Amino acid sequence: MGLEDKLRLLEEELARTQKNKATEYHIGLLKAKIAKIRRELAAPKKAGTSSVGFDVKKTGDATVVLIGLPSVGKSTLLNALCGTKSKTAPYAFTTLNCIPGVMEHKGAKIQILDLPGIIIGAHEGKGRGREILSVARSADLVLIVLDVFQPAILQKIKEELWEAGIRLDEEPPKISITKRARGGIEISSTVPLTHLDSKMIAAILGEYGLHNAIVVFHEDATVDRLIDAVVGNRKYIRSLVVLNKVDMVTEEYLAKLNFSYLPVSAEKGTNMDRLKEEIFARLQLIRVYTKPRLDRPDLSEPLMLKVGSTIEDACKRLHKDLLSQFKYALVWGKSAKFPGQKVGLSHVLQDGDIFSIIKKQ
Ligand SMILES: Nc1nc2c(ncn2[C@@H]2O[C@H](COP(=O)(O)OP(=O)(O)OP(=O)(O)O)[C@@H](O)[C@H]2O)c(=O)[nH]1
Ligand SMILES: [Mg+2]
Repeated sequence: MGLEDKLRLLEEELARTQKNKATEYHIGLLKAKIAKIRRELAAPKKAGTSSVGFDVKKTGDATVVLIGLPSVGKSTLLNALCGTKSKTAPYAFTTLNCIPGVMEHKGAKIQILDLPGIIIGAHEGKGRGREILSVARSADLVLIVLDVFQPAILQKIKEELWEAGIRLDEEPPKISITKRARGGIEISSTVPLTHLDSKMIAAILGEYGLHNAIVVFHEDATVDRLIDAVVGNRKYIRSLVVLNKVDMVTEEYLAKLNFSYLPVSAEKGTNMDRLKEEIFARLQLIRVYTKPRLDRPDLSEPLMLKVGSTIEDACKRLHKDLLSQFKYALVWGKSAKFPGQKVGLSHVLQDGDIFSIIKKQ
């Protein structure tokens, strides 16, 4: 039996199994087995085989992908945000490739990637599903674009993203797993565990060949979160749901929808400024400034970094040779204990900071 067939059987079994106290353990194991096969299926087939993915180069300060069914208005939206000319048409599958645009906002250059429409089953490779989802995995923000007449598809799209290992608006699991040579599984936690017991934890780890490890929980993890921590190749990405073509419906229609979304009309340009603002806010960019030695900092040209970025991240963005020449940095602003604090590469910068890089002589 091939992996795909095994996966199907396990998924069917999971769907069949009633959720209750008595089946909890069985369900946990099924989920672990499913996640393991999915990981194997997602792994690149063979080294050296030519890539069939979209050839997109990341540029700018952050990358946003547009994900949605065919014809929901992704390309129209890209054009409205970036002033690009991605082809739009009233029929499905107009866009067959990955089309990049750049949206400028508050000094940030944000790359927006327009993709072909995804269809249900994308994570299994339907349409160009795998390639689309792999572009999404590398994004900083997933913009889910819905057609005003098909709002219910949101759940399906989220499922597709989930199956592809994308975790929207979640933090990575606070679970540390350290392998060791012997001694079995040792479990400790800093919070009460209400979803997992030691038998379940050992069974899930065992599914991944981990029989000797120290596991520390800093959160009340579910089976899914533990599996995510073990599998390890998950992407934790923020998202924003956009409901497009609202020019075609009434206020009353919109009021009946009970999920959170930003209503827009890409064609009429409605709410485009708000959308730009929401994208910018969700990317959590900070602005930092460089100050050449003795000079005044150049406040007109901020460097945009993701929140949590370090001096090392800043160096990489400034110049490719800077890291090898790095001696130390001086920092002024919120992250500095005092003005001009001397710091190393791992120092975390904050919005508005000014820094100088001192090179080796
Ligand atoms: N009424 C209305 N029509 C829109 C709006 N945005 C897009 N459309 C129309 O919807 C159709 C599809 O738009 P596209 O931008 O090509 O959709 P897409 O999501 O890129 O489609 P694929 O590339 O096939 O996946 C076109 O006929 C657009 O003119 C909108 O805000 N309001
Ligand atoms: Mg398109």
